[in-house]
Amino acid sequence: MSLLDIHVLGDPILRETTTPVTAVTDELRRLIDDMFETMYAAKGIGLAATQVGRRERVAVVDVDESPLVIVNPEITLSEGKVRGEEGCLSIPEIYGDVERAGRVVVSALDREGRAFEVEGTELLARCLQHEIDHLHGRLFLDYLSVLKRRSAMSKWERERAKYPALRRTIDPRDLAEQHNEEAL
Ligand code: K1U
Ligand code: ZN
Repeated sequence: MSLLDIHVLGDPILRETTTPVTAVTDELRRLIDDMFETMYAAKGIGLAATQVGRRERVAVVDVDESPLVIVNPEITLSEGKVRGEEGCLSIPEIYGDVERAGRVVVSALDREGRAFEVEGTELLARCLQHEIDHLHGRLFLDYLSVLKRRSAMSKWERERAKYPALRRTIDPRDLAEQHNEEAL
C-alpha cells in the first residue's frame, strides 16, 4: 500500500465531477486501499478520489471504526436539517459550520462491486454528504455565508503558502504512531 498526496484547495481537480465506475477491478481496489491508508495517516474520517487526484467515483469513510467503501454512491433519502462543524483534508486548518441533512440513506457498490445501502445519522450522515459532494466537485465552503466564506478564504490564503505545489504529503510516521497507540 502507498500513501497518496492530498490535493489542496486551488487544484482544479477538486472542482471536477467524477466519472461513474463501470467495473470494480483489482486496480480500483488498490486505489481504495491506498485511500484508506492515506485517510488514516491524515487522521480523517473520509476521503474522496478527487482529493488524491483521481476521477473515479469512489470514496472511503470510517466513522467509529466501521470502514466503508462507496463506489458510485447516490443519496436515496435525506431528512432533517442539522448544523455542525466540518473540516476538509484538502483545506487544512479551515473549519466552518454547515447545515446538512441529519439522516441519509445512500446506495452504492462495495469493494467487490456488490450493491448495498447504508443509513447514516449524526457524524456518519455528515461525512457521507461531504464525500459525495467531493465526487461532484462541491466543497463545504460552498455552503458558508458570504462573510464566513470570505473569512475562511483569507485564512486559507495564508495557509496555502505551505503547499506551493497544491499537494499535501502525509507523513508516514503519523500512521506508525497510530498503530503504536492502538497496540498500547
Ligand atoms: O473529505 C475530507 O476532507 C475528510 C473530512 C471529512 C469530514 C470531516 C468532518 C465533517 C464531515 C466530513 C475529514 O475527515 S477532516 C478531519 C476532521 O475534521 C474530523 C476528524 C475526526 C472526527 C471529526 C472530524
Ligand atoms: Zn473534504
